[in-house]
Amino acid sequence: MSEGIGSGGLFIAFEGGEGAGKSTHLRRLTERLERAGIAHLLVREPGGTPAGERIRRIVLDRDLSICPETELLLYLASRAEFVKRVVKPALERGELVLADRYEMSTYAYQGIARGLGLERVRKLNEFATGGLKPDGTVLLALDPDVGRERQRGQADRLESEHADFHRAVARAYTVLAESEPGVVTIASDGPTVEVQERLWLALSERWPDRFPPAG
Ligand code: T5A
Repeated sequence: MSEGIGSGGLFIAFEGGEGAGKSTHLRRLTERLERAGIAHLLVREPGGTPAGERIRRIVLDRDLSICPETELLLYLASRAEFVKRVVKPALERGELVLADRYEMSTYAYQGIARGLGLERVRKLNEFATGGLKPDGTVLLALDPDVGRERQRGQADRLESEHADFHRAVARAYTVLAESEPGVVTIASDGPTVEVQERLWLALSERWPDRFPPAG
């Protein structure tokens, strides 16, 4: 149960660098949950609310140049809306909430890779979220160069960053996976179907009621 939230909700964040497969696997997870008749809510960050989706357009706009501090505050503004209007009410209703990115993204991208400082970012994030932590975080780990090769279409502002930035993000995730509580790391290389099986197995070991073991 999420800290400070009543009635049995469960909040799981999915993290990883660009092209690590979060959207692909979340889509497959939700199809599987639907087949099993398990109610859930899939949300993404930045976004997930009307204001958050507008913030997303600004923060990912490749034609905008914004400083790291503005970037951080935009992500946190989107998160404040998202937590207050979507995540907390869903958890209070006892729902399973699956989030495509949450606070570990901000620690990795802004706190570490952008160099804004992890402790400062943690404090601001705590203000934005009212201290709401996920019950667990799944890190899809993939070589950042492979992740970028997987990308299709026009790169957004963050995707357009140089390769060294994305390598710094990947190193940050590795460090955070060791230090943050409740992180499960899943290797995201290899065929999609195999990654999905590894993911389901890890989730069903931890939360068998929500992710029934295959059998
Ligand atoms: N950000 C976000 C911050 O800097 N701070 C923050 O606080 C937050 C919340 C968000 C951007 O904002 C940054 C991080 C991001 O740069 P986004 O569009 O939500 O932007 O970005 P991503 O979450 O990175 O979306 P991506 O689409 O790049 O990555 P995914 O979702 O991890 O990857 P996915 O599933 O779309 O897969 C990419 C491609 O790979 C293929 C898929 O078919 C797809 O084509 N693929 C595979 N190919 C081969 N083998 C496999 N196993 C594959 N799995 C997937």
